[in-house]
Amino acid sequence: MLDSVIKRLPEGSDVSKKSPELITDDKGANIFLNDSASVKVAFVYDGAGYKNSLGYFTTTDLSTLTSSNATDSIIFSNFSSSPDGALKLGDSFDLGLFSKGSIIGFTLVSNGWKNGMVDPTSPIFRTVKALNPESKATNAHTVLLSDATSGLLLLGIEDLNRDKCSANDYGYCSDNDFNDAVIGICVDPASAISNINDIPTLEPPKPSPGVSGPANWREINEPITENDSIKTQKANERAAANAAKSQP
Ligand SMILES: [Ca+2]
Ligand SMILES: [Ca+2]
Repeated sequence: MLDSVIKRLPEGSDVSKKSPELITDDKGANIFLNDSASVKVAFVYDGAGYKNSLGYFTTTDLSTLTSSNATDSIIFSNFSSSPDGALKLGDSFDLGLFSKGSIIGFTLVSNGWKNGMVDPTSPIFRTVKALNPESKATNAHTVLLSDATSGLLLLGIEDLNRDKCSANDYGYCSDNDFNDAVIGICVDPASAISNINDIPTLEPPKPSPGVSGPANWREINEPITENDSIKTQKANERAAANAAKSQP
């Protein structure tokens, strides 16, 4: 799974240019529950130079949510693997049971872990675009992916202000790779996720044969079929042959 994450969100690769379809509206970036469900979150990957802090919030209505009324709970105060922290793949935290109608989103405090505490003055980015500081074109900070194999959701977060380098600690500029903090999210039962079809998949969809795939691309189990233009050409040839035969 980690390999697939790195393949989908490669280090230093600009998602907004290479895979813009992964940057969705809020419907594809948060978790909407149409039934009660328990939610667990696990550390997957730390692709950041910063020591970020990562948390979540819940609401029942995104339209009334603002950066001042959002209540964030920190899950990982130092979202770092060795040598900047101690997190390992699979280290998990149980967020508990959420009721039907809940919307769950996530929060990253950029370089938040300082002097043994979460710095409340660090920039905060969330899975709800309008709550982020950038202009509309660049205010998405997260990519949510569904993984059919593991049944998990994966969330990748970009930890730098995407508009202004000067807004970031040390003046770093964002590379838009959206993998600076990656978590796995287990929603049980998964059937409670009402917006699953709005969430892009971890594995890229296979190209349709003959449309955008490599030359001669074909599913191994797919029967060889003539394409329409060949069929038409053959039909024309047969018609011409029949016409010739029927000539006296
Ligand atoms: Ca990164
Ligand atoms: Ca980044």
